[in-house]
Amino acid sequence: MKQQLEAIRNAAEKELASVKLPAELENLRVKYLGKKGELTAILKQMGGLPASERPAIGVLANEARTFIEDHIAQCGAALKEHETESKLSNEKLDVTVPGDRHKIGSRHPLTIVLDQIKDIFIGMGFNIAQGPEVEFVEYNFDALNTPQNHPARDPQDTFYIEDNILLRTQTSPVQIRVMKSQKPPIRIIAPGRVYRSDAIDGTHSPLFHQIEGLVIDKGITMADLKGTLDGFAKSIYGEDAVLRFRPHHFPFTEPSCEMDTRCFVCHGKGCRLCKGEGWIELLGAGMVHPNVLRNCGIDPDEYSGFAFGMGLERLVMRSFGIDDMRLLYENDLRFLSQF
Ligand code: 2NL
Repeated sequence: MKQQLEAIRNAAEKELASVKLPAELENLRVKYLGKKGELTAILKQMGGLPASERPAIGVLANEARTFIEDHIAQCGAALKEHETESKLSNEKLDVTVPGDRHKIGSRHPLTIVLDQIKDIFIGMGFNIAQGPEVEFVEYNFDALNTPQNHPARDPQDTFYIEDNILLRTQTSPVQIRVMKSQKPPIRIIAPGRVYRSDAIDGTHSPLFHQIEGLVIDKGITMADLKGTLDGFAKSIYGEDAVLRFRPHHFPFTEPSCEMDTRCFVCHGKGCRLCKGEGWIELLGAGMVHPNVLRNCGIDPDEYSGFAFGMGLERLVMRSFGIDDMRLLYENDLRFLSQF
């Protein structure tokens, strides 16, 4: 029996030396130490030994068990270490490899000019206001003193969703919403998409962008309108820009005007850009009509204000010398990557 135990020890030692996988190790553990294992089988035979031999064999058997257990533990630790090492070397990360560069592109020309305009008005204490593109007819027309028979209301010119809901034709309804919900003083600009039923050509699109502005407070006059818009135009076109105000008509302002800048290409002589006029129209403006104030719950005897509106596309085309509006919407990278 002593020899048997030694043979098992040696066999176990030899087999363990060639183990490569955790599963192999487990198989050996079962083979030698398991309930039906070789060592257990021998221990079961101990009952047949003379009582005098039992203690000595018992000691040997325990030694053999401890020996095999220790070897299995060592072998397991070695396997684990090997596994960790191969994992580490497989997952090695070279943090010095240069990264992939992403092309970040550039802002759309409409965004470039809009950001510029926002900065100027924010600098003068204005807030940016926003509102829905699908609007009530009431806010888009009625509240703005635009009568039932006005041509702008014609279904030929405006996209109606329902009888009383449409795609806004201007961003003025945003200002109506602000006047209805906030108390003066009000100083806002309302930039955004607007919609008109126009056929697409070099100067028209059914979707375009407008920037409107509104100032309401006690004692606001035409002088505030002129000073503000003059300051705005000089911020965009330079301190030496020459401006003029001409009388005009809008239903929502009284009096109304348009502001022109002296052509910055020909300085008034007349050229292709200004179509021989010497002047370039920048925006429309006026003192907010008392009916509009009243429609929004503001007392025209206490408050007055001015408003203005301009088309973003026209400003952008002029700033960059773009001669066809469609270029702004086609998303052609050969065009857009120039900005
Ligand atoms: C233009 C002219 C203008 C306004 C827009 C406005 C808004 C309210 C009250 C009064 Cl809530 N007026 N907006 C006023 C004058 C002119 O736009 O040629 N836009 C492209």
